[in-house]
Parts: sequence; structure tokens; C-alpha cells
Amino acid sequence: MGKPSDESAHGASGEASFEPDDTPAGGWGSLRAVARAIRGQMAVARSAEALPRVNQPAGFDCPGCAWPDPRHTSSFEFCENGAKAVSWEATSKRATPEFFAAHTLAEMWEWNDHALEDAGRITHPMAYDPMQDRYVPVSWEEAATRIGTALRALPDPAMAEFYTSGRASNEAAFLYQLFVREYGCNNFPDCSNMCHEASSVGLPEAIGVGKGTVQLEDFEHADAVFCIGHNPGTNHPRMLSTLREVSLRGAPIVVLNPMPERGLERFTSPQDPAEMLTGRSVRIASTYFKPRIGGDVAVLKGMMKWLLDADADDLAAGGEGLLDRAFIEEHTRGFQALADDLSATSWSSIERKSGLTREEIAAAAGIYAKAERVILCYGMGITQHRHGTQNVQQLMNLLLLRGNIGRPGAGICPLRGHSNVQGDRTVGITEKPDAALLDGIRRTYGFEPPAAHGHDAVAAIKAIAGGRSKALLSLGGNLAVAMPDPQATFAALRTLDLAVHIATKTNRSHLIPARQMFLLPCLGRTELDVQASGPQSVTVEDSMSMVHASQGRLKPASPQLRSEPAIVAMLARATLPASKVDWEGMVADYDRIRDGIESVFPIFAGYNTKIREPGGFHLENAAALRRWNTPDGKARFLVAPGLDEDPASGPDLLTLATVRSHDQYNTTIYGLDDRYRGIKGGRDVLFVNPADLAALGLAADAYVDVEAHREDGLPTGRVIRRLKAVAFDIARGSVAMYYPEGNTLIGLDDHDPRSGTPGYKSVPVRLSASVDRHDDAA
Ligand SMILES: Nc1nc2c(c(=O)[nH]1)N[C@H]1C(S)=C(S)[C@@H](COP(=O)(O)OP(=O)(O)OC[C@H]3O[C@@H](n4cnc5c(=O)[nH]c(N)nc54)[C@H](O)[C@@H]3O)O[C@H]1N2
Ligand SMILES: Nc1nc2c(c(=O)[nH]1)N[C@H]1C(S)=C(S)[C@@H](COP(=O)(O)OP(=O)(O)OC[C@H]3O[C@@H](n4cnc5c(=O)[nH]c(N)nc54)[C@H](O)[C@@H]3O)O[C@H]1N2
Ligand SMILES: [Mo]
Repeated sequence: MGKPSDESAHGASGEASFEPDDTPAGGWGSLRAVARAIRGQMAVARSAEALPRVNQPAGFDCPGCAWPDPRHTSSFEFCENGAKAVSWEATSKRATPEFFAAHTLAEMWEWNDHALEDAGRITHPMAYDPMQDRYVPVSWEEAATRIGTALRALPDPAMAEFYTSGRASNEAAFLYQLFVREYGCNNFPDCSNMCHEASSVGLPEAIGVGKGTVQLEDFEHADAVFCIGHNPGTNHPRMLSTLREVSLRGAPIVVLNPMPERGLERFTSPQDPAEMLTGRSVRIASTYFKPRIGGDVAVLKGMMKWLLDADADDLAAGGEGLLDRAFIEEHTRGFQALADDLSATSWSSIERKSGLTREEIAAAAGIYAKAERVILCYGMGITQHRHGTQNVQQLMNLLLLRGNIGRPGAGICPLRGHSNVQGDRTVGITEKPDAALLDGIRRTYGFEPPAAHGHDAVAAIKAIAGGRSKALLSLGGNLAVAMPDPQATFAALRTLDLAVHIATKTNRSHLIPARQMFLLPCLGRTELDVQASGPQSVTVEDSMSMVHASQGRLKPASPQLRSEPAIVAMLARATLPASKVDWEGMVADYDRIRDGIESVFPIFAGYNTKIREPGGFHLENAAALRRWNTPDGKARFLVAPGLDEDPASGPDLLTLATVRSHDQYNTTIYGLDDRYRGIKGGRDVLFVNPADLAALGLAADAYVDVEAHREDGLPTGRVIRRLKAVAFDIARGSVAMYYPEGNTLIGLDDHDPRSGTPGYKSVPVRLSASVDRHDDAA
């Protein structure tokens, strides 16, 4: 491809080839991939030291995903993508001051995302020098002073944005929100705004809490598990061990996913010597349905419609019915409105919208109805839609109909993304603080925290674009690349007066010059964190509300690195000379940060004692105890109008989802392969159903241009050129390409109005054959 512009800012990728093979997930392929990843980072010694400590009682929490650890084991659980994440952080490559002296930002902008991070760990605090267009070394003290001065100079604290990516520990995130609130605003754009915000908004309206209700043990008791819109083989690989056990017990696993995902089909466990030696594998999905992208609400309404009809038939035949009437009566509101909506919805519209037949939907519903205890798992395939919030609520409706919540083996299981994205929320990263949070801060720290709602991620970019915000601090992440519409997002960020990036490695967000810009290198999860009172642990909360300690042991990548809590405290002190908070005291001993968390959030009672137990402790979840923290104390059925989880688009348009490859961690690109999907050596591919290719007169392997369209069918002018069309067994009418490249097709306004979650999985597009152009042919 040509040189990266703002429209296609991810740089060169190779020429992709497509060679499908049907090897099960896991197995020797996983071990080989790990060996390659470790060698590629020249991190053999550091990885050999680090890997055995992943997710161990005295080790560190894997930065790979938020799936919980089996509580009673101490054996190292092998995970290919966890190992990639660890060796990427434990790399022996370094981005030193000499490295930054050798490259201008304009030059680095032309590199691809892989090359930028592959420069290695940042070793020294750096400040941007606009005269040279380079980062130059700066002392920590000078950086803090300049940042504090710039923040104090803003006419209004609400003119600064404070982004968090979900790797930050509870301790770092808590200090960060305390700093920002004492400074005077609630502008907390967060990676979860792009991820599970639809759950955080949708679930509380239904059941009073915004988190999953199951624990790992529940999978031992479930009679059926549904996996909807998530890809565990790649994104939460340790879940495959759990699903394998479910399958071996003979409990059905039903998948709803427009793409065939290998990890949901068959798995050879690297933990199982017999499977590894014989090449045997375990089937994961007992039934694999491929609805079209955006067809989930139709499938779910179809399942509920079948259930109500079957229930009526059963009652008429003298049976007890299929619904849990006692539960519905005692614990819920809104059943009749749901039943009315379902009877008014026709099977023909359900079939058309879902892409599944009535028989297929009945089969899925039949499995649901037969199982005494059901867990529904879901990921980005549900949340990243224009009506993601209502999608989540339809899942909950289905569970409530048979009382599948608040008893062993049943409940809802959102697969959270980053390893501590859930914990960050629990300890106060939210743009809409509630009264309890504000009271807790006031009581504990004696200052008046601001109550006015702040910005989420989309609002933050818009405020910057509109000149209403002039500063951006990022506690990790790669905001510019993770957000939709790189053209608008990059242009907005170029207007900043101050940008501060607390990071481990360089990424594209760090290359967008602000008038003053700083790169502050921090310790990673794997590294030893020593403060005045000695070595420190941090704590994280997984997808199932288990909080546990994490302690790195590796020698830090550079003696200059500071921990995230120490950096946040330093910025707070430099910005707030009259602060009421004992920042030094808390950083000297993280137990004191946890005491503060416990004081602000009583749910953490006994924090410092409990995290010293191996495996940590569970944060109480009221809904799992059938206590509903809703206004009337009941769980609610919430009706979604119609069947469109995205604005309806023209009949001749396809719907595009952006997905992760097996060789990436969000915007971090480890390599150009996507092994399970048969892609090698490149990322510029588009997965298309062969029948759709034929209908468009396109050959497999043809180069296609993809243009995004509006709901009314008009083109948006957002185009990605020269993707290689891969004939793939994806649902008809649906196409997929990789994230973040696909962000060029998505507008900043293309989000769920209720949760702000961008519609990353629902772009109406039209395909056309690429015309060869000179600059592309090179
Ligand atoms: N190795 C690795 N691990 C990761 C990450 C990573 O990038 N790499 N990212 C982390 C983060 S932050 C997150 S949020 C999670 C993401 O984990 P996932 O939720 O698994 O993320 P995606 O790759 O976006 O894929 C979602 C799945 O949704 C399907 N899908 C797309 N559209 C639809 C639809 O309309 N309906 C249905 N039912 N399915 C659909 C796709 O085919 C794909 O299988 O993983 C976390 N873990
Ligand atoms: N099109 C499309 N866009 C999407 C998505 C999608 O599915 N499709 N998914 C969305 C989702 S679910 C999410 S969560 C966001 C992700 O958005 P982010 O969380 O902002 O992005 P990451 O790629 O995870 O951030 C990677 C960077 O984090 C820094 N980093 C790594 N480890 C550490 C650490 O320990 N400390 C600190 N301080 N920094 C560290 C490194 O500098 C690295 O470059 O993207 C969203 N964007
Ligand atoms: Mo995420």
C-alpha cells in the first residue's frame, strides 16, 4: 500500500495470502507461536523468568485478558496469547533517547503500528521539541512542573481530558480519579466507552448492576452455555479450558456468531499431554449458528417468541409451562409488555433480519428451554452496535424468562476486555459519579469533588475538536487509533496545548504533536515495583468480580521507569500545591492507597487482609443474590422496539464488522498472521461470503474498495481501497475486516446514543472492484 495518510494511518502491511486449514485451536500451533513470539522479542531469558509467574498466587496478573483464574490450582495455565502479551512487554528491545534522537515524529508517522511498538520499551521520560520535531529527554521533575503549570493555566479544569486504558491497576486508577476530581472535573474518557459501555448502561436498568453475575464455578453447574459475539480462541483463550470441561461433561454449547471461529469449534488443550501427543481435540460448540451481523436482536426475539409459544402449548396440554412464573411474579416487572411485543413480531421479519431460519432459531430456543441452568456469554459482537444497550437487555430478557440468574450455574457473563477494565470502573473511573462516590471522597479526603457530569470518549474528542478542551492525559492506551474516524480524531488532537502519555511503548497517539507533549515511561505488570516501604503489589478485578494481587518480579526495563501510581501522584503534587491528599504517603506504601479505596467504597471492606489470601476475594454482586438495585427493587424486562440493532440500511448494502486478528492486542499488532482464519502475511483483507462475491461479480482474491454508506443509502465518502477479498464462510450479507484499519469507515457520530459505544460492528458498506492505480501498484 502507499504511504500512510490520515485516512489509512497504519502503514505498510504485506501482501496477505489465504490458506484455510482446519487444525484445532490450541495444540502445537500455539506452542510454536509462543516460541516465535518470544524469540522475536529477544526476550528469552526475561520470558523464561516471567511466564511461570503468570496468574500465580505470588506472581503477576496476565495483561492479556480479564478471564478469571481457576481458584484452587497453582499450576501454570498455558495461554498462547497471554504469552505473547507477556513477551511483548518483557522484550529486550529499547526505545532510548538515542532512538528518539534518530527519528523525527514525521518520519515515525510513516511506520506501521507494529514497527512503532516494536522499537521496544521507552526508557526515559521524554518531551517533544517542536523545533526539531523530535522527543528529547527531560527530567521527571521538569516534566511534572511543566505539566502542572500547563494544567493550572487552563481557564477551567473541565478543559482537560483524562483518558484511562483498562490495564491500569486499581491503585493507579484510584489515585488518577482522585487527582482529577481534586483538580476539578469528571472528564474520564475510558477504553470501556468503546467496549462494554453498552453493558454498563444496559444491565443496571435491567438488574441493578452493570457487571456479570456468574463466577467461574458456575460453569461447572451450567446445563447449557451460549457464546454470542465473542471469539475466545483469540481474545480470552483461557476460557477454552472452561468450555472444554463444559463440553466434556456433555452440556451443550451454542454459538451465535457470523464468522466461523476456530476456538469455538475444536480445541486441543496444551495442558493435556494425551491430547497433545495424539492430536485429538475436543469439540467446543455443540451447535454453531451463523446469524448475519446485526441479527442478534432478531435471533433473541425469535428464541423468546418460540419460548412463549411453547410455554402456551405446554400449559394447554396440562404441563407446568416453560417459564419460571414464580420468579417472574416475585422478582420482575414488564413481562406483559415483552409478551405483547413478541406476539406482534412476525417470523418472516425475524428470519429476514437474523439470517437464520425459524427451525434454527427454534433449535437454539429448545436447547435453552431444556436446560435447567443457563449461562449467556457475550462480547463485542453484541455491544459494538448502534443499539448495543438494547442488545444487552434482550440477553437479559431471555435469562429472566426462566429465572436464569442468581442461582448456581446460571447468569450473564460479559467477557470484559482489558485485564482491569472492570476494576478501573469499580474504583471511580466514571464521567458520571454517583452520590456515594462523591460522599466517599468528601468523607475520606476532605475536599469537595465536582458533581457535574464529564466527558466520555466520544464527547472528549468532540470537545477537543471544538476547541473546548485543550489538554489530554492518557494513562496507557492508544486513544487516537482506537477511536473511530482517524481523520477527524487526529485533526482534533493536533489542536491540543498539552498531551501527556503514560506508556510502556510508543504508538501513533504519541506522534500527534501538541504544543507541549510528554512521554512518561512506566513499569509494566511483569516488573518489580519498589517504593519506600519495599516491594509493592497492585490489585486487579477480573470479568467475574474477583479482586486479587499482582506482583511483578522482573528487573525494570530501565532504572528511569516509575510506577503508574508514582507518576500520577507526582503529577497531582505538581498540579495541586495545596492538595489535601497525602500523595507521598500513599505511594510509599500501596496498602494506604487500598485503605483509601476501602474508605471511599465500603464494598472493599478488609481489602488489605483479603488480597493477601491466595486467589483474592469476590466483590459482592447484588443481582447474583437476587437483590435488584433498581428504582422499584425489581428486575425488569426491557422491550427493544423493532428488530434493528443498527439503523436499517439499504437492501443492497452489506454490513461490515471490524474484528481482532489472532496476532494483535487491540491496537498493538504483534504480527501479520491470523492463523485460525488462514490469513498469512498481511492484514489488508476483507472476509466475504462466496455467494455475495458471486452476486457482485467479484472473484475470490480480487482487490476491492469498501465504501461506508449512511442509513439512507447515500455514500459517506469514507473509503478503504484495495482490500483482498477472501471467500469465507461468513454469514451472507456480512463482511469483516481488521480493527483498527477499519476505523476509517466509521464516523464519530456512529455510536449507540445511550451508551456512546461506537458501532464498530455495524457499518453499512458497498463493495466495488479496485481500479489499479500507480501509487498502489508499487
Ligand atoms: N489476544 C487478544 N486478547 C484480547 C484482545 C485482543 O485484541 N487480543 N482485546 C481485549 C479487549 S479490549 C476486548 S474488548 C476483548 C474482545 O473480545 P471479542 O469480543 O471476542 O472481540 P472481537 O474480535 O472484536 O470479536 C467479536 C466477535 O464478534 C463476532 N461478531 C461481529 N459482529 C457480530 C454480530 O453482529 N453479532 C454476533 N453475534 N457476533 C458478531 C465476530 O465474528 C467475532 O468473533 O478481548 C480482549 N482480549
Ligand atoms: N474498529 C474498532 N475499533 C475498536 C474496537 C473494535 O473492535 N473495532 N475495540 C475497542 C475496544 S473494545 C477497546 S478496549 C479499545 C482499546 O483502546 P486502548 O485501550 O486505548 O488501546 P490499546 O491498544 O489496548 O493500548 C495499547 C497501548 O497501551 C500502552 N500500554 C501497554 N501496557 C501498558 C501499561 O502497563 N501501562 C501503561 N500506562 N500503558 C501501557 C502501550 O503504549 C500500547 O501502545 O479500542 C476500541 N476500538
Ligand atoms: Mo475492549
